Amino acid sequence: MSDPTFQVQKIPYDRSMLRPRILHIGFGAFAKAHVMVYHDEALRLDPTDWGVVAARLNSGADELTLLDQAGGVFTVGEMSDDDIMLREIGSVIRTLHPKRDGTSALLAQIADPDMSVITLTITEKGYCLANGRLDLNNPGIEQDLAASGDPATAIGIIARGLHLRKTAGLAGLTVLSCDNLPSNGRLCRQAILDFADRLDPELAAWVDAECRFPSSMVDRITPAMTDQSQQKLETALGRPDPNGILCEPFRQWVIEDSFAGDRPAWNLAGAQFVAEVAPFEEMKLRLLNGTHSFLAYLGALAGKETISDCMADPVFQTAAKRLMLEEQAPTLDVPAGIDVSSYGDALIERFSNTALRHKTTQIASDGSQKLPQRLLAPIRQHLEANRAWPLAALAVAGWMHYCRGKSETGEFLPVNDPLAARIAEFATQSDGPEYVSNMLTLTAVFETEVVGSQDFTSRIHAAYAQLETDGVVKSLSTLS
Ligand code: CS2
Repeated sequence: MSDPTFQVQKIPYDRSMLRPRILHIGFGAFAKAHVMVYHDEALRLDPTDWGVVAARLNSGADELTLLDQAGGVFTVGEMSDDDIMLREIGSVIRTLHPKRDGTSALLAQIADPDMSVITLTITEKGYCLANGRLDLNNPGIEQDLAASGDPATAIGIIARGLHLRKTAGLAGLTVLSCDNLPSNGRLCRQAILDFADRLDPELAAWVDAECRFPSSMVDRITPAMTDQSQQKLETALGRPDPNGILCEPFRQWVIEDSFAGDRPAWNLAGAQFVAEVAPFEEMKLRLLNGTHSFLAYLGALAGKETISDCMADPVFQTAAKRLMLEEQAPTLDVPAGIDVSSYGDALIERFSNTALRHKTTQIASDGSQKLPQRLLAPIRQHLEANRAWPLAALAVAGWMHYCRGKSETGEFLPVNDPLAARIAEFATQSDGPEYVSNMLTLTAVFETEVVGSQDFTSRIHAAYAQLETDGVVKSLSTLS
C-alpha cells in the first residue's frame, strides 16, 4: 500500500438494490471499460435495480473468481498522456463461467424471470458466421447442435437459454451485440435464429416474435492489460487492483432503439438511442478500425510496437490520414451533423495517446475476421466506382506479409487467427506471387466477386511485391 496519486470516484449507489437484469457475455477488458462504465454511470445518476451478471465462456474463469474475491468491484482508469481519472465500478453482482459453475447455471441465468438484456462482447469470431448466416460447418456449432451435451458457443448457449424461457412461459429478451461488425444486431439475430431453427422451428418463431436484437456502435480504445499497465494502475490507486483496467478517456455508444422490454437508462451516461445505427457503425468501422488494422500490419512489419509509435512517425501519420479521408471516407454515408475531417483529426489525436501503449500485434489478431468489413467492403466500392485505393491495397498486402510471422528485420510476429493453421501452411509452402494467390483463395476473407476481379488481384499482387522490394516506409512515402 502506498499513497494514491489520483482520486478515485467511489460507488455512491446502494449495490444491495441490484438484481440480475443484464447478463454480459464476454466479460473482458473492453466490456469493463465500455459497457460497464456506461452502466455504472447510469446507476450513479439514477440508482435503479439493474444489476449485471458477468460471464465468460472460454478462458478467464480464474479472472472471474478474482473479481468475486473483490466483491465484483473493479477500477477503470481513463488515461490521457499524463493524467488518470479513476472510477470504481459497482454494477456487477455475480459472475458465471461454464467450466467453474456448469453450463446449466448460465442457461438458468438466461431463464431467470428478472433477466431483460443480454449484452455481448464475444469478438467477431464469436458469432460463428459465414456469409451472413450461421456457419453450420463451424466445429463449435456442429457440436452445439448435436442432441446431447452442453452448448459451448455463445450462440448455442443463448439459443438454448431462450428455449428455457419459452418453455417457462417467460417474456423474450433483448440481445445487444457490442462487437465491431457492421449491422451487428442483424447478424446476431440471424445466427441465433438459424441455430434456433435447427433446434426447433417453433423456438425460432418465438425468438423472432418476442426477442429484439438492436445493432450498436461501440467505441473506446482499451488495450489488453500488461505488467506495465498493472503497475501504472497500482501507482495511481495506491494499491494493486488485479481486476482493474486502463483505457482512453473517449467513449461512444450508439444503440438502435429496439428493445423487447425495458431498457437501462444508458442515455443518462451519454449513450445515444437512435432509429438507424448503420451510418455510425460504418463510419467507426472504416475510419477507426480500418485505419487501426492498416497501422497494425504495416506498423508491426516496420518494427513499431504501438499505435502511438506509428503516430510519432510522420510517414505513418500522413498515410493514416490519407487512408481515412481519401479512401475510406468516400465510401461512407456520413451521419448528419458529423464532419469527417474533424472526426479523422480526433482519431489521429486518440491514436497519438502515448499513455495507452496499444500494441500493433494486439490489433493484428483475427485479421481474417476483421479485414472484410474494415477494408475489403470499401475496396469493393472503389472497384465498382473505378477509384484508386493504393493505401488499402498496402494494408491487405501488409496483412499477408504479417501472416508470414516475421517483421522486416526478422522479429517474430504472432499470428493469432481462426485461420492460422491454413495460413501457416500457405506460408511454408509458398512465397511471392504464389503465396499471394494462395491467400486470395481464403473465401472466408475474400468474396468471390472481389477475387474474380482482375483489377483487384493485380493490385494486391503489385502491393505485396512493392512491400517486398521497397519495404513499408518507402512504399508509404512514395504514396504520401
Ligand atoms: C481494434 C479495436 O483490436 C482492434 O481490432 O481496432 O479493438 C478498437 O480499439 C476499438 O474498436 C475502439 O473502439
